[in-house]
Amino acid sequence: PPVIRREDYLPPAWLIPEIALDFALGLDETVVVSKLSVRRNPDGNGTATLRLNGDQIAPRAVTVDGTALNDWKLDGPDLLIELAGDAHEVAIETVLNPAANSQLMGLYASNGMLCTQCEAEGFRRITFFPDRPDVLSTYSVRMSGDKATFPILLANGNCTAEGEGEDGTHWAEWHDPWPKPSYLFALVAGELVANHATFTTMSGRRVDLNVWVRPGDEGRTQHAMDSLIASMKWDEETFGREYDLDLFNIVAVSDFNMGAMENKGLNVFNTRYVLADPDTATDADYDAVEGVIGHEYFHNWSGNRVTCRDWFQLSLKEGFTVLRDQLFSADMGSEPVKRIEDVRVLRIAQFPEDSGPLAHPIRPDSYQEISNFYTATVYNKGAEVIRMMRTMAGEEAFRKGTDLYFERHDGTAATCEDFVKAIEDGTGLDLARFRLWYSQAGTPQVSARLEHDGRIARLALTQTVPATPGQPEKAPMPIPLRIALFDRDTGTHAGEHLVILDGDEGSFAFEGFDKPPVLSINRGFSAPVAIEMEREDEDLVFLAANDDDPFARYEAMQSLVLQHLVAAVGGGLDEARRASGRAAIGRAMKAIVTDPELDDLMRGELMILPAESYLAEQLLVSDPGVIHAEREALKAWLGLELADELKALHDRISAVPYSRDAAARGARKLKTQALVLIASGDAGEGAARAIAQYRKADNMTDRQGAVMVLAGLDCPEREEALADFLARYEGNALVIDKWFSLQAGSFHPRVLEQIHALAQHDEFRMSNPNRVRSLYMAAAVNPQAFHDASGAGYAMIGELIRKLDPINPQTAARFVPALGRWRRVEPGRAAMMRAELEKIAAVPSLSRDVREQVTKSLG
Ligand code: B3K
Ligand code: ZN
Repeated sequence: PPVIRREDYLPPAWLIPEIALDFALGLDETVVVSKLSVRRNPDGNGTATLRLNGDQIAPRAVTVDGTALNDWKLDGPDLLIELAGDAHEVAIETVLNPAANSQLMGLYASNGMLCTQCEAEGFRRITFFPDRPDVLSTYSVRMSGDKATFPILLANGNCTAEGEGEDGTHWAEWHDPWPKPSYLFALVAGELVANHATFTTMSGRRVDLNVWVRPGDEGRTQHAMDSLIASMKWDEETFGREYDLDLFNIVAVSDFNMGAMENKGLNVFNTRYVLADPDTATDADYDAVEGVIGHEYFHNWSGNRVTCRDWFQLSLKEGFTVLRDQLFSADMGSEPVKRIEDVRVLRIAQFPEDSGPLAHPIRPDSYQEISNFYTATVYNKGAEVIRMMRTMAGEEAFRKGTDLYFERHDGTAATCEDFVKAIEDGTGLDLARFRLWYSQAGTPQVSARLEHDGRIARLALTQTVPATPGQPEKAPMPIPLRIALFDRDTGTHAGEHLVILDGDEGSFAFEGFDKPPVLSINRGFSAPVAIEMEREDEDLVFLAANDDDPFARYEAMQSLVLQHLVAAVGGGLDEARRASGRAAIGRAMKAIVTDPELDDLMRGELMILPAESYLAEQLLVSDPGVIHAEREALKAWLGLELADELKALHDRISAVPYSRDAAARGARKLKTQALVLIASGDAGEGAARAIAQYRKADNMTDRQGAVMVLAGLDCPEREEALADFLARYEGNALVIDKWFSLQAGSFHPRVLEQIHALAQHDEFRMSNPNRVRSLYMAAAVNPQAFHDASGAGYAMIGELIRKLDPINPQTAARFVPALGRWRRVEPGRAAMMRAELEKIAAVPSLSRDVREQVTKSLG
């Protein structure tokens, strides 16, 4: 497949200022007539050929300026039309079969309704068009269809007319006044009911808000609506951004490749990020709904009003919008807890990407299939890079920068460079070298050493940016590190410093220390780097107890455990050191479990042990079996060592009644965490407490937590809970997804066997991405299943990819990176992982999506 390169960008030869689309809707036949006003781009290359992208569609009729055209050509999937002048009207008719569209890109049927997904290149599956984000058009849409099948007809913008047709049909016309690229087009038709509300913007515009769902689901939409209203208000207050239409629609669909999509005025969502009530959604689900609703809403400015020039600039909208949704969620809940969660996601999802065969800069230089670049790097690392600018500038100056960015580029398709320039001009920062964060892949490794001499503490830092595919040599990047130096006796510090490591090495001196202080570094995770530092357990225990930066406190606890487990996995712990390491962890954990000053949400964060994948990141090559065993052994030790404290904690919080306030949510989070450790130490006690928690649960958080613990135990209570859970939620797809993923994610000794049985279950559907992920993504990230020493876990994921690829290549490709980690795994397993990749590569008809990921992973 051809490689698309950033450096090859050329402005479009032709522009389409206006497009009128007419849809005659049907589930298995929809006829589309597209009328384009085509204008030569004065900045284009002057070619007479109009190239319109297509994908698995054929032109049924083409007219130019009202006259039928017969000499159009196809160049692969694209339609080529020769135009004599500078301005023409081109009309094209296509016929689609939405019910047969299993890729869920373009126009497709889901649950009896029709909906669209166009980002990145789905519009070309609907009609021929210059399907690139720098071609902005004003859209008018007409649709007609059977009124009983499609009672609700929605598109972008405002409804301008509607009426009845013949034979039980009806029609509607929609107009979106804001020019937009084709990837933001959307249409939805089907039987839907709305939760309706209004919002008045800061300048007094009254906006109608609707959350559309299938009849029966409307009772689970209030949290989504509340989150939408909160987002609209927050963006006005925090970024000065106001909504710009009289209508904002959200539609929930049950078949969706991603989380949601920010189509102008008509966001389409995976049901997973809309529906929530206490009986069916966990507290984490509530947070996810709020975060994704915010994210898509914020795209109205960072994405829609200012869009991307080309897909290499994807992080321009995604990195920035992730930062915006992170700040929003932090303001809605607990800022420190949100920060810790975001860093955990980065370390679990992005660090491995950055150190593997698919590593790419947040602004990639090339791709074969753009769908493969909707990654944690572009999204989450992209957000971290912008967050660093904010840290260096300060909040107020940063806002000046974003104001300038929106003002300068409103209504246009911009680049990452435009964004950095606006931040530079608005804040006064010099970001010349900082731009390297956009072009270099790899997680910088910063080693830190603190020396004490006389009254001076000296911090010596060095950085290396590891080589990544296609980038053997790296230049040092500016790394902003928030630090503090603690007095061991008082447990306090004299103020935080922001140091910027700008070269390979840096040395920073601080005066006024009679004794060696304790270093707290990368506070708040001010830079997305890995810090390497030899640390005494006692210093980490001290920071875990005393640091006034909550992230740093969490980090100290993580480092303490990480240091111990890495040594254990490397075989470097004799019995004495194992015992002293565990003792230090036990002391710190006990202090956390019993600290009366801590709120429970934060206590829950501090109690989470580093993930196995993050542990594996610390080692060049590792044995996942040993990592798993060592981490489980530590959990079991903690469960026994702190049995009394954990049981007391579980008793205390089990008495807290259900509510959505922070204290009650904290209690629920801890309840399950305590249960996990109790069960690790004593399976019988764990099972008894878990089934009791399950039976008396009046909310999904408690119920799911109990089932999660039971799913990993070999006990009769497990079967009781699983059977009850399935029966109780029959017909509720999102909860059935949980039922699958709780089992597939468990550490049950026979988990692989169970996953194979689940794949044969009546409720399993290969055509539904949520269901596929609930079983197989849970399995792929479950070390006990995936890394089974037999290789059966690898074979299972390999087979899935081969089976799913012809149905839904985008979703299939998401499973490749798990196998692509083979170089970092011990040789026996590595060979089996590689063999699975080769088996996939041997399939002749592989999609571009999977082909790219597999080839790079083998490369
Ligand atoms: N912009 C969409 C991503 C859709 C990508 C599909 N391949 C979701 C989001 O980031 O908001
Ligand atoms: Zn986004």
